[in-house]
Amino acid sequence: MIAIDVHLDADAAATMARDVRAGLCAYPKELLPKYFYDERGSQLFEQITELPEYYPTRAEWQILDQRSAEILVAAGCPETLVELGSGSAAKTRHLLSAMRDCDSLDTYVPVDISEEITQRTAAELVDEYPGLNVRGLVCDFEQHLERAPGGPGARMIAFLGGTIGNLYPRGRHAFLERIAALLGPGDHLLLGTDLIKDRARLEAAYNDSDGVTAEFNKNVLAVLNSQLGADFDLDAFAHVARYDEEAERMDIRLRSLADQEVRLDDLDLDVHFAEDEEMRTEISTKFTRERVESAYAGAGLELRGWFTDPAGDYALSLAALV
Ligand code: AVJ
Repeated sequence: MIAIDVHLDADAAATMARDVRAGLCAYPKELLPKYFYDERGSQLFEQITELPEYYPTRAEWQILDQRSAEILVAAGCPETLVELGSGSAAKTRHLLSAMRDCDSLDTYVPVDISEEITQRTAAELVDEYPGLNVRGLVCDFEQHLERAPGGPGARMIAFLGGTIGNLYPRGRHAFLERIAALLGPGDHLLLGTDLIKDRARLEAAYNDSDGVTAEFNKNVLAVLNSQLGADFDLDAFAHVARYDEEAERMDIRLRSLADQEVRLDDLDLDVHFAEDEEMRTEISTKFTRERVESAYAGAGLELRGWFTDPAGDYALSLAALV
């Protein structure tokens, strides 16, 4: 009842080295948000989700808690749930329970980068949902999305958490096209997106008063220190998070507090930071319903359902092939 494939890249370290070299030699400098998440970074993100200022996780939880049945009916009661970035599947249980209540639940396909979490979650879920099949895939889903195993009947592919907001328009378009290519008639995508709201609330969510987000942001430097032999001084950088109204996204950066030289031994690279130079570490795009619809349209998808929390802070949307 449990089968888990592992497709971890032998050359993940080489990919990281290439990404970091390109990002640090670019102007302006930029690092990819996926490198936040070592063990410490994942812990810090967990802490972020519990901050009073950081509403998205709670809003998404609320939608799933209150509206999963409605979502499942709108998706035609699929038999298979594929989840990208499944992690501990905390929110997924709402969807699985709603599928069970529709009497359609057959297969859960978790896709996640951590083998340990995927194995543990699979074991828990087959206990909690008797008869459930779990066909997991351990991989970087940005690279191996197409390897996600199928399941019987109609499928729903869930991509929760608002992570699509990390992608630039081109990357987002390419990603949605790849998802569209996985969908057959009757299949659906369930996508989590944070919504545009006033600047003060958006900026507060990324500048929490406890400084957890600042620590999370700087953790990417600690990751480069330990994984690429770098000597970043975390105290020599400041966390910066501003809402870019024109691009409709949070723009998250690290500002160098001094004119400084950083060495990355494993890359045989020396990098200069001018005082006040800013390096982008993440974008977090905010959406409107229109913007989600148009992103779908660009990938040959059509909006089939729109579910927000009562405050209208966050949306789960359903899409299917046009
Ligand atoms: C996990 C990408 C959805 O963009 O809000 C939280 C990450 N960064 N605080 C987001 C994040 C800083 C988060 N996502």
